[in-house]
Amino acid sequence: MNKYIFITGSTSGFGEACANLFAQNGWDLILTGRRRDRLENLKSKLTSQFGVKIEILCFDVRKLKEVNESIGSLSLEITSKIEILINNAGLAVGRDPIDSGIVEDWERMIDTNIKGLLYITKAIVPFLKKNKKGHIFNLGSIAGKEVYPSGNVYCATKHAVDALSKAMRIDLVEHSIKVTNIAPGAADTEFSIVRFKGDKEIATSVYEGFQPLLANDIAETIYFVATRPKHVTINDLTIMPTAQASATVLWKE
Ligand code: NDP
Ligand code: 8X3
Repeated sequence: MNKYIFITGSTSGFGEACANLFAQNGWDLILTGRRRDRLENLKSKLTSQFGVKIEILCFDVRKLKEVNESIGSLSLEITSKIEILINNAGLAVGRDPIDSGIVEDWERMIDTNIKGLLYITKAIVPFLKKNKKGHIFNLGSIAGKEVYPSGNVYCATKHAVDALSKAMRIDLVEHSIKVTNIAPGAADTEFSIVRFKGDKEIATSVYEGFQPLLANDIAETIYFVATRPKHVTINDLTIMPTAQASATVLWKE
């Protein structure tokens, strides 16, 4: 097909599911994340399954120099074919009231979810502009639409993603670059393991008593949005488990 999609955070969850689905549909991939072994395993699996071309870039989105050097290492042959960017890498760390939050946790979230997303966007947009088309997906959250107890800084970072999606849409409209904000509710990925710092018992309890979203539900939504006709953009989607009515209202059996 000769079109590339650039996915941050491809080593698990939504990013990995998007890599699988787009590869299945013939897209070439640029896969990024910090865990090189996972990137390499995914590359060899998808290459042999679907015969697509795959570049892997192993870097931390918080480190501007790493971001620019990694993206700068891509050949013109590849950058001239990038059509989609999925700004997916992100995380919550901790769930504490504002006065007992840990400053290092706050900084990790702000640096990854806001600054990392900005660094990647700044590095990729020039290619999309040059190619005179493109589509940026930003992984926001229901936490970017509502605020919930002890969600403070994570919610603030996702509200920032929501604002940046709107801002990018305005700044990039003249270049025919689409921008879609994706705002999922509770989804069973590695998200809660990371949020609760490896405590599997608490992480598992988050999804007990209801059917959460699965990573593939989000990948299918993104694929649908990405394959609308040229003149159609879906700006913003909130996607919830059927059992979830808002950030705080979850119907558990
Ligand atoms: P996962 O923890 O499964 O995946 C997160 C991905 O982000 C991993 O591939 C991880 O890769 C990458 N990542 C994290 N930090 C960095 C970093 N500093 N540099 C590079 N890559 C990084 O979680 P999800 O798939 O659930 O999360 C994806 C996005 O969706 C996040 O932005 C999250 O906030 C958002 N979201 C999640 C929801 C949920 O309930 N699961 C709901 C709403 C939104 P690696 O560790 O290898 O670097
Ligand atoms: C992840 C969903 O509700 O834990 O963004 O904030 S939530």
